[in-house]
Amino acid sequence: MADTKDLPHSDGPAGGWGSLKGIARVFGETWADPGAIETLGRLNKPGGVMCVSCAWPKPANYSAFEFCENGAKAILWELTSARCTPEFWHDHTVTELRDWPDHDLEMTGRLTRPLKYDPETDRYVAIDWDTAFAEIGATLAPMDPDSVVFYASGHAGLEASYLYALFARLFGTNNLPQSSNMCHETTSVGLKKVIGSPVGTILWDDLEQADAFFFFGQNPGTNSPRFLHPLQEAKKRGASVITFNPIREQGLVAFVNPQSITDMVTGHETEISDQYHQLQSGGDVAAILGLCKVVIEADDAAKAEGQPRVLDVDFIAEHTTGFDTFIAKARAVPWDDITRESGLTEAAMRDAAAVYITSERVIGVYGMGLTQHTHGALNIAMLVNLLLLRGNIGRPGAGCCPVRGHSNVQGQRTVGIWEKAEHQPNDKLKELFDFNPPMKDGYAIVDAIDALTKGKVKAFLSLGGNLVRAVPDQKRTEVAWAAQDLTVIVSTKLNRSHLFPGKSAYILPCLTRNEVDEQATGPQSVTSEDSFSMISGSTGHRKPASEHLKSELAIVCGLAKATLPALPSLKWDDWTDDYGLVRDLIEATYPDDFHDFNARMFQPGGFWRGNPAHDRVWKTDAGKAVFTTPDELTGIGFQNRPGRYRLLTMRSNDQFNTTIYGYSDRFRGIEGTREVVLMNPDDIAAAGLTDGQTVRLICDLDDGHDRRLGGLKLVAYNIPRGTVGSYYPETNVLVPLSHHDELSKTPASKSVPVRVEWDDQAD
Ligand SMILES: Nc1nc2c(c(=O)[nH]1)N[C@H]1C(S)=C(S)[C@@H](COP(=O)(O)OP(=O)(O)OC[C@H]3O[C@@H](n4cnc5c(=O)[nH]c(N)nc54)[C@H](O)[C@@H]3O)O[C@H]1N2
Ligand SMILES: Nc1nc2c(c(=O)[nH]1)N[C@H]1C(S)=C(S)[C@@H](COP(=O)(O)OP(=O)(O)OC[C@H]3O[C@@H](n4cnc5c(=O)[nH]c(N)nc54)[C@H](O)[C@@H]3O)O[C@H]1N2
Ligand SMILES: [Mo]
Repeated sequence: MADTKDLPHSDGPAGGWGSLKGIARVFGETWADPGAIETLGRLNKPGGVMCVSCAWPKPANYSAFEFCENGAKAILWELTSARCTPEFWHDHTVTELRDWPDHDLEMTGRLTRPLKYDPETDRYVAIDWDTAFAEIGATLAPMDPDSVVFYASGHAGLEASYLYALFARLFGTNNLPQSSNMCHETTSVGLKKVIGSPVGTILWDDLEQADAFFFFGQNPGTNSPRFLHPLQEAKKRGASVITFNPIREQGLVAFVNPQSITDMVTGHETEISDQYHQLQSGGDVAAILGLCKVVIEADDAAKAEGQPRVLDVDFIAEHTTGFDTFIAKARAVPWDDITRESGLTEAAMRDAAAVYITSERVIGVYGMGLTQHTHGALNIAMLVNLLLLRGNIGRPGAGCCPVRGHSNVQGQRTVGIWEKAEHQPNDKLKELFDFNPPMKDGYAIVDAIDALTKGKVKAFLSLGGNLVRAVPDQKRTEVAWAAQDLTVIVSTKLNRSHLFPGKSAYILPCLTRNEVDEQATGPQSVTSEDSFSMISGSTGHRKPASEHLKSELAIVCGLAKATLPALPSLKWDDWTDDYGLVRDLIEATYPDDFHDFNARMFQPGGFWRGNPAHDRVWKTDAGKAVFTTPDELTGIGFQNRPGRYRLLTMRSNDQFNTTIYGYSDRFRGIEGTREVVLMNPDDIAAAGLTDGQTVRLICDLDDGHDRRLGGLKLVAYNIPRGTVGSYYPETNVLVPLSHHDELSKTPASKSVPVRVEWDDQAD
């Protein structure tokens, strides 16, 4: 087996001086307004701004700098002094810009004016707000509600999101897909099915009490760096971290806390993972079953010897269902199957299980490595199986911790941005607004894009995001997107989705959360919900990037007012004047979760919305937590065959989804380019390829569509055989729309069947 020791790797631990260099680089390149530094000091603290990057919770006992490298980059990126004004379009056409990389599009700066596409000149031109609203309203009003989609990327605050969902339902549709349909929808559906809660069960205190963290497919160093602080604390008091991930992610290996002067000066590293198991992509069902098998075996031995039981038998008897079938399966499956499907040795799984068995309180952490698979919901159910065996849900220091993506992605679901009619308080909506909410389920993302490509969707509204770039089968989507009658995208910066304008197309530029949002009753605050279901207020302090910007809430109200018939219950103007009135509506709609909303929104660390599973109340069909028995150990949605690899699409440390800050993935030692394929050196040799060669990836699914991406540099890398890695969103041309989680339809972007070939066109 080839030695992977000298292959590209990180330039040091996560955090540390490297993170400050990363921040400084973005500061320099984006010419951020120097006042932005002051904004960083206010980040994630009461009275300040809740970070616009990820949804990691904010501690009530915050430190002087409660931000991380990537949160700082996200803020500086927003507070750039560059402006993409209407004059930009004098020099560029939409068609020309399609050749620009994502990074360059956003580097043009903040959008300053509402824009309308002019097909004659193939350019966007400035339009005033009233005309834009009136034209959009006039186009939308007569359309069939089923043919219109209201997308939201998980960014906008609870107030704007609540009104956006209301707008869609008043218009007559539940077509309210959200970015989580590509992300943690697997959690919303899969976790709900087994523990009755669609969100994580732990709170901040649990982090401080856990004895062990089991990490499956989540990369905190890049995607939720503030998580590294409580992890570092946990390590200091002797907790264990056991990681399952095909790639050795630096944030899970070692960390220097940039908020600790001592750490920074001494370069003191905290080792994060005690064990690091590089399983193959899609190997989690098998790996977790292996762990469960060892736990059950240990319990059998304890029972035979009259020792204390390893299983929490009382908990299992009182709180769960499906246990007998599950353990029968775990006992019966041979180790050979488990090691083949996981790519791990039996010894490795025994080592991990030993920590699980000897830890009193365990938290199971997961991210896209579990959710973005054809068997994503099963992955989550398997992790829950493991936790249930020892009663590790619903008691202090233990639980299930899905790490959510966008800063308010979870909250948007809470206040109605959800395509499922059954999850809505329809009676309340009817009572409050005097209309009959639509009762037919709307489209999730995969269904919406499918309907789009079939010509059934005629108009798309986007509250943020860059949907055309984020979805599977991106090339087909681009064509279908541009064939629509109307596209309306509320944005802060130019992105690829703007470059496929519908017959009528508008870009509506908005304020960001960092900026002062001045309305008739004074400056407004907004709220968001983090991964622990904590709700926090956020107040912007920066001067808006342009005097012509509107808030997301004002834009939603402007569009709704211009589209819908007037009703006495619909006070779009009053709501724009005073967001507190919208919070009153949210409270009236969801009284249990949001009582005293306006009074509680600035509580340090946020206020908790509650979660029945946290208190061992299981809102499942059976009224109990569910053990799930897997039918098979592999669920990647395709067969293994020679020359076919599992492509995992990854995020670099220099991007936020489709926003590409730069070309430095320093934790993985990949610099200056994103056009790479990471591959095991033995696979490279076996395929007759050479390190550094230019290759193409071809989707290896026989469904009649040709999907390929060339010009990629092959990089010999420490990654398991059979698994290859390449960056998202560039790889979205390779992901088939049909390749998704069976239950939730989350695209299976972590295990795409591909072939790797020499790119003879490029060399
Ligand atoms: N800086 C920054 N922060 C972000 C984002 C960003 O792009 N940049 N995106 C935000 C969003 S929207 C989200 S959803 C989150 C995403 O954050 P994460 O959930 O961390 O998502 P990814 O980085 O896509 O993948 C996580 C890890 O899964 C591993 N993995 C891949 N396949 C498998 C597998 O089969 N099994 C296992 N066990 N592991 C696997 C990958 O190697 C990777 O380390 O982060 C949010 N925060
Ligand atoms: N292959 C593959 N595909 C994936 C993934 C993957 O891991 N692999 N990950 C998936 C995941 S987890 C997600 S969440 C999606 C992300 O999909 P989206 O959420 O749709 O995409 P983003 O890249 O987050 O959107 C970036 C754009 O949002 C706009 N924006 C930024 N801030 C604001 C704001 O404050 N307000 C408004 N209105 N607009 C703003 C800017 O114009 C920016 O260009 O992609 C998914 N696609
Ligand atoms: Mo996400």
